Amino acid sequence: MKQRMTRREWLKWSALAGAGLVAAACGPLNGEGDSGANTNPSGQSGASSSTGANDAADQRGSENPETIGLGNSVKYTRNEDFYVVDIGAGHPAVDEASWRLTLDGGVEKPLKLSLAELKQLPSVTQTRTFECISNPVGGPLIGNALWVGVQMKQLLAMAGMKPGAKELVVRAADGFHTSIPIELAMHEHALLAYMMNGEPLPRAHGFPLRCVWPGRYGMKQPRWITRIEVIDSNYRGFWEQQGWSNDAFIKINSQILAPKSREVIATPTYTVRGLAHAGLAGVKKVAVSADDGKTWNEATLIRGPEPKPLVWTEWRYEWPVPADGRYTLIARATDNNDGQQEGIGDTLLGGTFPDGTSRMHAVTAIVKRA
Ligand SMILES: Nc1nc2c(c(=O)[nH]1)N[C@H]1C(S)=C(S)[C@@H](COP(=O)(O)O)O[C@H]1N2
Ligand SMILES: [Mo]
Repeated sequence: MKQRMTRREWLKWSALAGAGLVAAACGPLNGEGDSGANTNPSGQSGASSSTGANDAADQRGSENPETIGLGNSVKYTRNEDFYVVDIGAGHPAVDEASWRLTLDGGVEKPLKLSLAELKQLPSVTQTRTFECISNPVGGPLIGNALWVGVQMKQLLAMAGMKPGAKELVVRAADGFHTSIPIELAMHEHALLAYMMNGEPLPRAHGFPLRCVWPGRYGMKQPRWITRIEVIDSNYRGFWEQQGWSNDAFIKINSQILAPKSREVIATPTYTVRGLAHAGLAGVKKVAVSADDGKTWNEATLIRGPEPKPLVWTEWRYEWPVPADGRYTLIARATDNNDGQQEGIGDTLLGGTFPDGTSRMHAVTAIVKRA
């Protein structure tokens, strides 16, 4: 989604994030004398993603050849283009030979597993869209990949959960930590993944093992995980302690990929296209307005064969281009529970604290035929 902002907008946004101003927009996060680097779940990535601000645009639209057999409908983000967000503690270089995953706490039989042992367990392959809770409307902190891993419920069955289990606390090699409810851990789509788009999990994305839980924003999906502890109480993780949502459910959101803001259009019709994502609920429909929200036109959804709810949905709308002038195009997604986006979002400052945004993305198109 790196093309969602022009390079200048994106650099501006990164600069604001770096200066702590994005965090300032998040109110309670603006703690005493904090540099800002650790005050927002997208604090560090703003800077690191900006290096790819231009070229990711074209690549995101192309199929990753490594991701076999999934047809033309689900577009994958290449690993090297996949957004990266971290707490600023660096990306641990984990030594595969000595690394172990510990599963302990409220279990009968604590486990300590090597990567080879994990790979010997039955595996699950799933397409899953990731999004940062700090992703501003139309922002680049979203990506879709094919993941291979083991189901969390299988490891919990192997370890034998004791009665009274409430949450899992997950800890990572960079010091990051968070928690999820046991019911989520038992979900059939709750995975510990070791492959991403046909490759071993890249270092930036959590080698050797990361969490892939359904329906939650990225702040609930630790990378470089080392220990999972079953607890009978409630635990607040790194971002949660700073006031970010403890549920972090992905909110319904959509974005316009084409046209780009202020694109000049000279054709009789134009294919407006974009993406929509609604976590567990799944996208039901997307509508596009070209007249400031007065009238709405249903877009065509392009679906893949994978479980739709957890994967972003591409959409298209053939716009009969009106007379010369400036037009505001707005996209509005509706989920399968009839939740709908409302209000226009601020692309630069997002307003994502404390639980993400579902505001609508608006883009200015300039129609000029002569
Ligand atoms: N260990 C660890 N895991 C982490 C984080 C982190 O800083 N450290 N950041 C989280 C956040 S805020 C997001 S949005 C996702 C991003 O995952 P990605 O970089 O693979 O896209 O990782 C999550 N997992
Ligand atoms: Mo995030």
